[in-house]
Amino acid sequence: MNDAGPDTAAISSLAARRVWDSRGNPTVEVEVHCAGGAIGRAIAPAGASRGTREAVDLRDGGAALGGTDVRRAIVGVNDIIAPLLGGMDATAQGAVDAALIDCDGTELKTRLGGNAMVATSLAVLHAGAAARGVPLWRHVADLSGAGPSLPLPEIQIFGGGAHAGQRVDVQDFMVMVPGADSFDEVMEITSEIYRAAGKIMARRGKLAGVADEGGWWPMFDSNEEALETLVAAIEAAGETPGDRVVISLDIAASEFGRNGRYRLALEDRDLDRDQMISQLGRWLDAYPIASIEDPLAEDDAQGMAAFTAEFGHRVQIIGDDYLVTNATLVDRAADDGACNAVLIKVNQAGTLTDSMRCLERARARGFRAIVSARSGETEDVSISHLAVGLGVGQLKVGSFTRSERMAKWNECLRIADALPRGAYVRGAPLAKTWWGQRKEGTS
Ligand code: 2PG
Ligand code: MG
Repeated sequence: MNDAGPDTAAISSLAARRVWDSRGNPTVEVEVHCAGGAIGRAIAPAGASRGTREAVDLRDGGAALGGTDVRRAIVGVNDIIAPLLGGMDATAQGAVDAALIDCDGTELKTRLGGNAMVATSLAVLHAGAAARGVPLWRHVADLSGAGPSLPLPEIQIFGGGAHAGQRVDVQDFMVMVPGADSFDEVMEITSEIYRAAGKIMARRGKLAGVADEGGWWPMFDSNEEALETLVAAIEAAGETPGDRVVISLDIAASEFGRNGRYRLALEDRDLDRDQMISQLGRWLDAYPIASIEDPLAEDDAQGMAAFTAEFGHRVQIIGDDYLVTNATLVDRAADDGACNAVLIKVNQAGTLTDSMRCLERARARGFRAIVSARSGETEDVSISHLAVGLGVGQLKVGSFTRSERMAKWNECLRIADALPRGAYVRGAPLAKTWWGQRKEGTS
């Protein structure tokens, strides 16, 4: 991969600093300098609804900053990682990540910390691209061997769950616009829907503010009211629900489900596994839902397999907390018949190479993939480039307000201008789903 010339891509310095994320929490930024002058920088994001098997962020604990400080992670970057990677070729991402993984030596990245590792891995990625003099998406495409493509966005309209004080049980009520002709048109249609939703909620006295990822913070009395309002917003934006625009949900069921029992607090209902599956099935029948994430809890393999057996032919079923960007868990889920898609969050895996390994297994097992942000984000736009360069076809970033979100959509628009025509394929990859086929009249 080193077309940068001998030694110019060698890492000459690497250091971490403390910066702040969209929730005002401290996080780790790593900056890498190469001998030839190239610089790369990346910031670790942070989740609120985390899977128990994802890479663990190293945080200081104690009273200050609610225990969230990252000084130990920063010391680890400066004292352990910097000497380890010094002199290595920044374009040799696989070797750099292997050194990080080896040095950490733990399954959940607890020694160096997932936050220190992901910021380092992505900072090196940026430095490698800069040393080669190519855009980040191109560098990623060259590493992954995938043809670059613009992703279909998944955009939140209402927040819920851990991102809105558990105000509604379901975490993300989102739209996707597979019927748009360009990425730019997706943005425009989504903006209309977001505005319409805000107006409808304000009029009905259901608007409390803005949630963690920029979606409206709702005052709904049931999860179903959220779905009805979303349909009303799509219609008010001049669209026919299920035509160009479809609904996508992140149930994030691990937040309210355990041992096959599910507590819908908003509606004061306790459901067992079968009742939960039936409830979700009723929503799938009543609303134009094309994608659903973590419908059952991360400890409910039986429920995930049963749900996928019943609905996998007609809806995208994404494992997030369930798969935590882990190649082994993807293989296990495929063996069990659970899920048909995986969310790719680099900080769940710890390094880009871990994430690419997961993606490779997902592709081998016929799973779709979606690159995703976390609820705690920053101005870092690496994931826009990853979604393009890994050629996954879908990107989830949060809502359509707040700059840590908009920076990533806007970066995709810039990349769109640099990509050859045809890099955005209308409807892809949802065109291959039941909704896409139904729309084309073939199902
Ligand atoms: C999710 C993400 C993003 P968090 O569950 O998919 O919406 O949330 O980063 O809090 O895990
Ligand atoms: Mg999720």
